[in-house]
Amino acid sequence: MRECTNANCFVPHVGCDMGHVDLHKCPIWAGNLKPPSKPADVSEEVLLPWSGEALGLADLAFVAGRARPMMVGVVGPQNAGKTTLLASLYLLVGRHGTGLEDRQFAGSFSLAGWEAVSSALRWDPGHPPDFPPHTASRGGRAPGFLHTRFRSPHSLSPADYVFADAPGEWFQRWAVNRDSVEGAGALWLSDHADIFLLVADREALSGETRGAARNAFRLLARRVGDELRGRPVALVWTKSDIDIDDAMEQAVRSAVVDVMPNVAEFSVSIMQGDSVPETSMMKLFQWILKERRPLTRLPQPTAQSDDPLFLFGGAAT
Ligand SMILES: Nc1nc2c(ncn2[C@@H]2O[C@H](COP(=O)(O)OP(=O)(O)O)[C@@H](O)[C@H]2O)c(=O)[nH]1
Ligand SMILES: [Mg+2]
Repeated sequence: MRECTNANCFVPHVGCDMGHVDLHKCPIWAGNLKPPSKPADVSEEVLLPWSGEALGLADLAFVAGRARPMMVGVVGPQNAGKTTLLASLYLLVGRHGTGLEDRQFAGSFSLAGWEAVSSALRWDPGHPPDFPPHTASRGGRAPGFLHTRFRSPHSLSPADYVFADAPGEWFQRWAVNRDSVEGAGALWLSDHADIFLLVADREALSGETRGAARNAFRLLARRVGDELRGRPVALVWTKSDIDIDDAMEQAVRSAVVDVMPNVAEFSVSIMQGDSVPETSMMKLFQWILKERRPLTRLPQPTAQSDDPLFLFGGAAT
C-alpha cells in the first residue's frame, strides 16, 4: 500500500492520523486518488495509531495528549552504553517491578521498541546474552523514544515517561557547537528533557584514547551545564566493572560538579562485578522515577474588598 502525503501520518504502518478507519474517507488520502470504482472493503482489522516500535517526534503528540510525559534524556558519547542502560532498566522492571508503590508498571506504547533494544540482553538457551546493536545517526523518525506508563493504586491519573535513545554522534557534535546541524536532535532533547542522565563511559576513560575521551566528556559536561536550567541531572558511570585511574575519575567528576553542583551520581554495569548489577541499576531507576517536575507557583491573588464573601474580583460594588 502507498504511503500518505500527510507528513504526520504513517499509514500503512500505523492507523490514519486523522482517525479514519476507512482510508478512502480521509480527505488527505482521497484527495490524491481517483475515486475508487467500487466501494472499498472495510476490513474488520483496525490499525491502532501506534506501531509498538520506538516512537518518533510525530508520535509524541499522541502520548502527550493526556498530560505532558516526563522526558528522560540519556546524554553521552557514542558506544558509552546508553542503549544497554535503557535495555537493562526495561528488563529489570519486567523482573522486579519498580519497587515504588506509586510507580507501578501500567503499559507502554513502544513495547516492540523496548524488546528490540533489550532482546540481545536476554538469555536464550545456546545464545549467551550480547549487547544491543549500535544506535546509529539516522534521519526521519529518530531519535527513538521508548515509552512507559506507571500508575499508583491510589490515583486515577497515570504518569507517562519517555526515554530518549539518541545516537552519541549527535551529542558529540552538539558539545562542540550548540547549533550544529548534525547535533539538532541533541539540541531538541536538551530543550525538552525533564531529567538528564549524563553517561561517563569507564571503558573509554581507561582505554588508550582516554585523554581524548576525557576532553570530549568535559566539553559535553559543560554544554549540559549551560543548558540545564535547574533540571535534575545524574552522572552515570557505565561499565563500572572496568577499573579506571583515580585521578581520571576525579577529573571527570569535578568537570561535572563544577558546572552542575547538584548532580546525583550512580555507577552501573551489566556485568557481575563486586556488587550485584541489579542493585545499582535499580537505585538509578528509582531516582529517575522519584524526581518531579518543579511546580509552577502562581502569584497570590490580591484581595479587592474587606468583605470575606467578596474578597476576590471586583464584583461587590
Ligand atoms: N564491560 C562492559 N561493557 C559494556 C557494558 N554496557 C555496555 N558495554 C559495552 O558498550 C558497548 C556499547 O553499548 P551501547 O549500549 O550500544 O552504547 P551506546 O552507543 O551509548 O548506545 C557494547 O557493545 C558493550 O561492548 C557494561 O556494563 N560493561
Ligand atoms: Mg545506542
